[in-house]
Amino acid sequence: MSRDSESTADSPPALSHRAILHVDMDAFYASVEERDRPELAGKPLVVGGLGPRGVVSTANYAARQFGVHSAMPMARARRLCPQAVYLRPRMDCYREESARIFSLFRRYTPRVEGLSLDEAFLDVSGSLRLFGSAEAIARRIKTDIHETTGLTASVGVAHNKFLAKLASDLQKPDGLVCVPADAVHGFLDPMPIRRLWGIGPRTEPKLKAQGLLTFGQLRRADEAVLRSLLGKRAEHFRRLASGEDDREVVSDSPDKSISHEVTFDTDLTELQEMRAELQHLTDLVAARLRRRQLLARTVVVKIRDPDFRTVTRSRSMPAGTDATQTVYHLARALFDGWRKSHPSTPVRLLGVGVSGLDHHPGPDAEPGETTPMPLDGPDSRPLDALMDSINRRYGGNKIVHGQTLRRRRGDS
Ligand code: TTP
Ligand code: MG
Repeated sequence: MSRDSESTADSPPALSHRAILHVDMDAFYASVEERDRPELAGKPLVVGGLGPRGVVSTANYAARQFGVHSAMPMARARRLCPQAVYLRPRMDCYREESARIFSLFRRYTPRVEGLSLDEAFLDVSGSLRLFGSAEAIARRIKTDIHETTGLTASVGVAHNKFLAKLASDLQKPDGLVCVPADAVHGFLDPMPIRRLWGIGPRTEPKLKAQGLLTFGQLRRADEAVLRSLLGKRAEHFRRLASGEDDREVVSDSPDKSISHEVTFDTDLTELQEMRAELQHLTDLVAARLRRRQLLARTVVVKIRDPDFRTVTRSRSMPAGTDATQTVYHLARALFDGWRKSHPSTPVRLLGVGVSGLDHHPGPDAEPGETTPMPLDGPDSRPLDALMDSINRRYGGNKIVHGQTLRRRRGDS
């Protein structure tokens, strides 16, 4: 946005050392559906519950022109826009896209605070020298997201969370709005007070009745008037309306563990079968690690015998990994260790898990960030990447390692 000359004189005190981005995907669920079904291009599209009590999750921008919006009963949406295409949500798919998008954010800063699947704050204050400016980072993130997922995002750039969030909403879809620290009042003053966080449908009419329609009017309002309307929260709202917000971006903590286990219809008796299952469980676990852009330092194997005796064995590595081969190597060593002392015990349940998780530092990581565990033996990662991409394309885990396939066919 352009600099507002009127605002310079009474700008808020400079909290301008921070650089915060708010990134919000455009019509997220609907955009994923449109991307995956090109025949829907240009048509109104509504995603939500299709049962009699269904509610709209979101609508694409074409359907919004008919008044359809999130949280509206589906029946009303159908009355407003009978010609729209109606789809139920595919949450797994949106979660997967979300993980890909969040891993792109971490190329630029570890300080990422997710608000939902499609929305996050990023504190990029420490990355400005490397990338030039917060605006340059915002542009790169928009491009990365588009190239990686085919989807568009809107980004707000400012020196605090409140301003960044308001800014990301201003030019949706595919927007980019920067609010320089010396243009804050020019940006905020004309906004209607309902955009203030915490001003709900009950408070809004009371403020309006006193002639307080915009942020600017609230900012300049008489203290006693404001106090009578908003009580103890008066000062808080005046600060927000003035663009002051000193909350920090709180980085997300990664998941604590990932595991898969299976109880067999008939107990396994052959070592080869057990190893094939171990390989398959490892495939699932390692693929999930990579999807979430995580590295694991500890591998756990769980074994249950027909008498319900359950053993877990774990081992940690000096550094994290997401390579199937490395996880399998450890899982198999743990399993073989158990097998030595139980050479003829049938196996009722097998599980493979990983913990000690950390975000993958990504290809552009600074030295000193988490370094992946070096591989011993041949590098499985090209094959991992190929399997991931085929499985992503065709859904599920169609591609498996050779020994797993033999076991599934029952011809090992
Ligand atoms: P939003 O970011 O609020 O909405 P949106 O991404 O669909 O559209 P835009 O940001 O361009 O205005 O929410 C993100 C997703 O969360 C949305 O695609 C669907 C889901 N959602 C619900 O399921 N129910 C809701 O009430 C809302 C608001 C969102
Ligand atoms: Mg969104």
